[in-house]
Formats: sequence, structure tokens, C-alpha cells
Amino acid sequence: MNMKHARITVLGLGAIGRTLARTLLEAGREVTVWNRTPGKAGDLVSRGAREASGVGEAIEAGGLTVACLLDDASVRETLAPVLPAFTGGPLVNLTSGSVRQARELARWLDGHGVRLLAGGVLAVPPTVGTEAASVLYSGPRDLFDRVAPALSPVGRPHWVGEDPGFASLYDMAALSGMYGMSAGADHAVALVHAEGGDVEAFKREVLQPWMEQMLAIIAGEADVSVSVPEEYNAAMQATGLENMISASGEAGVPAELSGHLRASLWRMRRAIAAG
Ligand code: FVH
Repeated sequence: MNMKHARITVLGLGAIGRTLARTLLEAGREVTVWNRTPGKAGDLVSRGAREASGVGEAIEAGGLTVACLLDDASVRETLAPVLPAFTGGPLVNLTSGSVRQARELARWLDGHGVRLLAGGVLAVPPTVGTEAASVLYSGPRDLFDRVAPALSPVGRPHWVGEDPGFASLYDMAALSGMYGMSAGADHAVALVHAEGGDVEAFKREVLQPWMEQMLAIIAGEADVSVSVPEEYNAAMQATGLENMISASGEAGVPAELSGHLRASLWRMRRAIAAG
């Protein structure tokens, strides 16, 4: 595949699909787009994309098809009518879903002679196409080697194994880490706000530097065992977490916002019980 002029079809023009198509166009790829609801191709067409009026037409135009839709059901709904006559080369699925869904999708496509490279975008719309972005892929290594360079402008390609479920697995797990940080930050801000603190100064001067200091430790020391390292004393942490949950309640912060504290408290109590 000639990378610079690779023909790529993008199915789905939501927040990520649109940014992805624009990034590929800017990198010189020949891009055809399709979206269930027409009228979303707007500036992409003025930048050189071709807008297909149907899924079959879109797939036929590309040497490679990228699906970036809402969920697994939307991918199946989109592909089902065109699969029996699919002539568009491999499919790269950048739609989030579960491990089981990805494995079943690979089997379903294989039954129609279509090879799947499963994927997961580790980027948000403003970071797609930047140095920070990466894209997880799993599935046949030869397929990854062949198609990932064409999609590399979107984000650094990172192959995580032959199992088509693994891109979804790592994607979901990474998103879980992100939502944990996000829940913690939202709760922190809610607490400061509820007690009359200066939220902007708190975020800038306290929260962000603290989270940056802890990030490598949190990710590096995340662990599946029951125990907690001695220097992080499970009993001390359990008492601290109970205090934080009480302080949050006293401030009138909704209990739902402190779910992450309850998860950590559960973990500390389990470590204490296990001795
Ligand atoms: N946006 C983000 O920050 C995250 C970043 C990490 C990856 N996720 C996943 O990426 C997939 C697409 O996300 P998105 O942000 O582009 O999603 P939306 O803006 O909501 O667009 C959804 C598109 O899916 C189309 N669609 C929905 N249902 C169907 C269906 N039954 N048949 C065909 N297409 C469907 C929708 O079309 P329309 O509503 O405009 O007609 C949009 O094109 C997603 O898996 C994230 O989890 C995003």
C-alpha cells in the first residue's frame, strides 16, 4: 500500500471520526467518508474528502475501511447489509467495545472473507493527530504491518497482540484509569467548591502539581494482589479514606462523587483482613 496516497474510507463522522478524517486528509491520504445522518461531512469535503451516499459505495472507494462509530451494535448494523458483497479490503475498527464483542466481530467478518484489525483510540478530539495520541491495534501482525503506517498520522500505532479482543481490553482498561483520575479530580473540585475554596487556584496550584507528582507512582504501582506495600500502611490509608468520606458528606458533596474513595477503602480493608 502506498502510504502517502493510501485510499481510506472512514465510516462515522462523530467527534472522533471527523477529526480522524481531517487528520488523514492533511497527511495526504485519499479519504472517502460516510455517516448515517447525512450533512456531517461539511468542511471535510471542502478539504478534499469524497462523501459517499451509501455504506457500500464508501467501502468500495477505499483500499482500507475504518469504522469509528458509537458502539458494537452500530458497527454490525452498518456492515450487515453490505458484508455479503464486501469488496473493500480490510476493516479497521476503532469503535469502543468489549473483548467479547471484538472477538465475535472478527469471527463474523472472517466468515465473509474480511480481515479485521481491531483498534482503540487513546486520544480525545483535540489530541487526535498530535504527539500525545496513540492507537492500540490487535489482530494479525501482517495486517497491522501493512495498514498501520497508512493510519499513523492519527496517533502512534501500538500493536498489542494477535487476539482481536486485546485492543479493546487495553483500551477499556486505560479508559478506566482515566475515569478514575477524572472522578478523583471532579470530587476534589466539588469538595473545595462546597467549602468555599478558590477552585481555579486550587486546580492550578495544588491539584495539578499533586496529580503530576503521583501519576507515575499510581500507574507504576497499580497491582492485582490483595496486599498493600508496607510503606503505604493499609490501616493508615483506611482511616484517611474514612475521614475523607466523612468530610465530603459534611460538605454536602453527593455521595456518588466519592465512589472512588469507597473503592480504595474496600481495597484497604481487604488488605487489613488478609493480614
Ligand atoms: N470522543 C472521545 O473523546 C472518545 C475518545 C476515545 C475513543 N472514543 C470512542 O470512539 C468512538 C466514536 O466516538 P465519537 O466521539 O466519535 O462518538 P460520537 O460523536 O457520539 O459519534 C458517534 C458516531 O456513530 C454513529 N452512529 C451511532 N449509532 C449508529 C448506528 N446505529 N448506525 C450507524 N451509525 C451510528 C453516529 O452517526 P449519526 O448519529 O451522526 O448518524 C456518529 O457518526 C466511540 O466508540 C467512542 O467510545 C471516543
